[in-house]
Amino acid sequence: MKFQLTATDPRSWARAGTLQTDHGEIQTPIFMPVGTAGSVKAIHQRELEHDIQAQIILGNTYHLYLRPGTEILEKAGGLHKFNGWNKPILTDSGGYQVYSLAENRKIVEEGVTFKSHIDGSKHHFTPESVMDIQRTIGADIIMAFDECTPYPCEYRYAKSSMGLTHQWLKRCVERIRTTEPKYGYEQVLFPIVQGSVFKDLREESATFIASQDQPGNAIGGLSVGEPHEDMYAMTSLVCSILPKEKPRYLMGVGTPENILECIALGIDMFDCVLPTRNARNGMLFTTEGIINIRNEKWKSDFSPIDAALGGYASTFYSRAYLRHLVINKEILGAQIASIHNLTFYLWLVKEARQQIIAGTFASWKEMMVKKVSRRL
Ligand code: PRF
Repeated sequence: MKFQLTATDPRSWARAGTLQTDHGEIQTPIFMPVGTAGSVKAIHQRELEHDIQAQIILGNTYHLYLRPGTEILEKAGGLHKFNGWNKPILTDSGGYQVYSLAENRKIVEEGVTFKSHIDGSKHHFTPESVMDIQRTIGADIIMAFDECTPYPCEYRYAKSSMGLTHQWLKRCVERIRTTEPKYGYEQVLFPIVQGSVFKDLREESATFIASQDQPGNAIGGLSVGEPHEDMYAMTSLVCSILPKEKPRYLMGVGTPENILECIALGIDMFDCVLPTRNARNGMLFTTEGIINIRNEKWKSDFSPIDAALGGYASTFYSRAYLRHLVINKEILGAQIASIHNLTFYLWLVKEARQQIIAGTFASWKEMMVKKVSRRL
């Protein structure tokens, strides 16, 4: 996997780059739509590729392992073949879902034992098994098995949890090094920085993660309820330590405002359920601000959802019609709103990239943050 920087912004730490995988190129900064169980909820692959212009999607090891299971995924020839998405796929390791979804989990040095949130069945994840599962899913980018600390978190817990994440990382690196790609194309490992909101822990973790010399690096344990200033301070600190020549992925972030601010700090990759999950509840992100489409005020607004965006769903359907669909719980409402929100997120990062290349990112970002975070 090759990462090349195209441009760096003169007035912030923002960068534009290209990440090459065996399933195609990714222009960074990029947003990765979340396809937890192998599908981006309510969206066809054709819409994902042509309307939204997604370049990479994310899948979850935890969900895919429980259902349909690795046996089916292997028989299918991997997730790309199973779901028909022929561009890059990144899988999260379960090092987050196990903590947020599974029941009766027990963490020890060896690994994590947990009960499925689906049927209560008992399972065991180790760094090694999670690497093998992600190889079988067929991810182009495999995430290390980590522990995401909750917020708030005591210093002592954060320190020992970070130590565990580092021990597990060594085992992940060794497993990836000693096993072959499953389906012939390259599969690379991204380690994850932890350390909660403690500066010295974040420094130690970023230094350790960088020393593992993998093709890309991620930052975890943020956007878990801490104040935004803490998230930005930790992201900035970690970015100053992680190597410049490798992609940096901030996990589970965030709002359009968070994404713009973190691009300015040097982040290249993002994922979040916000645009798809909130779409299904009627929250729309637009170039003019945030809309709750269920609100009475859109009842007879026959203007397009967001004319500035281009894109079929955002320009063809009116706010009044989408409001009607969402209030009636029509499946089409969830589809249109999800396509629209993802179109907006992909537009936002593409525009950011163009501004970085033009050398105008910093001032554009200041203006854009105000626009995209106001409530209409
Ligand atoms: N670790 C992993 N996945 C994640 C996170 C993490 O810390 C987060 C934190 N925002 C989101 N997804 N493995």
